[in-house]
Amino acid sequence: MKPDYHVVTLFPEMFAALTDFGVSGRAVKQKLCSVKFWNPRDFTQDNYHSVDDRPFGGGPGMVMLVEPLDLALTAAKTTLLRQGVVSPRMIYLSPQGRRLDQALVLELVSEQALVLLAGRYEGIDERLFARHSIEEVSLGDYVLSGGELPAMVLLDAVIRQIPGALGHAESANEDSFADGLLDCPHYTRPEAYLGLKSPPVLRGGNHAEVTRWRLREALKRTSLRRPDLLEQRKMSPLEIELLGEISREADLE
Ligand code: 9D3
Repeated sequence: MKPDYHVVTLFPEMFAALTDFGVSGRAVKQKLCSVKFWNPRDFTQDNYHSVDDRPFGGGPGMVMLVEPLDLALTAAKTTLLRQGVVSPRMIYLSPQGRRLDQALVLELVSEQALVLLAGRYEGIDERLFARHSIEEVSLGDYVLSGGELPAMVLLDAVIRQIPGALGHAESANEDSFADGLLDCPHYTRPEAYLGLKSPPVLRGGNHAEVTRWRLREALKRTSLRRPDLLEQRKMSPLEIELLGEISREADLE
């Protein structure tokens, strides 16, 4: 069955970038998945519809109130339970979380549903974690203004892996090459631009040579820019041969 993604956010309008454009927008439009929003502000009772308050102990910034978040998460869970989804993974996008990588993305694509929580301000009241089993996921070590962009990044990465989300051209492109390497350089018309020529091998019509060139260029780039990716990698005999060529070529320079 198609996966259901529920997002708890104060700014659901931001998610138009995900739901209305490109590969992810098409997947949502084709109903390959659904994306639903729960605004903690809709679960407030007070006259001001407060969703945050000053931190106990003082200090700068504001903390998200536990009750509107608890009610929003519970509403998302209840909706899923009525559809037979028993304990959906719940993910709080947070700088304290596990770093998002493609291995986690592939884990998440196989989930029937996800409940994502995007925070604002300094963070959320810690007692929310006592009420719900919540994983934390980060994009990396830099400071953003909230969890909405990270939630969209995570969903974009997940949704494009749903079978049928990518067109034929796009998905063929994905397996044409070994994973775990940086991409090779790309060229299109014109053949030469302001005296800058495109590699003749790409226009020679020898598909096997093109494949070998692309793998070689990908290995070259990866060893120069991301040697850490090569260290973790089981190399094929062809890859070892090409890396040998690359290092001999580098020695000549
Ligand atoms: C300047 C505020 N910081 C004080 C030490 C803490 C802080 C609170 C809230 C820093 C960032 C945020 C908002 N960030 C996210 O919600 C977030 C995030 C990020 O900032 N970087 C990488 N991944 C993520 S996932 C969610």
